[in-house]
Amino acid sequence: MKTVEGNLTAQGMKIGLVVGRFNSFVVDHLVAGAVDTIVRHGGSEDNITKVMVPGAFEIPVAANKMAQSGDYDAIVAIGAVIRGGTPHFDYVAGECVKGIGQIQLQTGVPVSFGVLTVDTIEQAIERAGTKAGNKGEECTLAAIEMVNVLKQI
Ligand code: INI
Repeated sequence: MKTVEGNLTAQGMKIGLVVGRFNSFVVDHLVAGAVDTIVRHGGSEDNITKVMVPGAFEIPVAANKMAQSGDYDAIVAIGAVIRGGTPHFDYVAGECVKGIGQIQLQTGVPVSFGVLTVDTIEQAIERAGTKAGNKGEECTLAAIEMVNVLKQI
């Protein structure tokens, strides 16, 4: 049996971060986690491009343009959608994840999903560098691994 697996080396990798600014007090920590992860895995801050958009709903259109440009090995989508008292959450989160899924299938460029979709601010904080880890770090590792595994298959 042959097993193909991507390593976690980001050396020379060009990574685009697409960041929804909404709930920035949480999102800023996810971005910091993403950048830290790239650098700790051998990548360079000089090879990171961070594109800011208003909210998670706008992430796919920017991610799509970046993926189509051919300038990036991977895109990391970062944002935080926090449920309120209306169905708005479902529309924003649903469009965001659907768009991201389509982009990576259509372009072949891995786009990882670092958009928190949570019920409460507490849950968001827990996943932004406190007791439940940091979603920015986790999804950046996934992006790095995907770049390296796709090269081999
Ligand atoms: N955008 C988010 O990224 N997170 C949210 O929690 C959020 N809520 O709850 O409203 C949100 N809304 C804005 C949305 O992403 C668009 O920017 C806006 O609808 C304009 O198109």
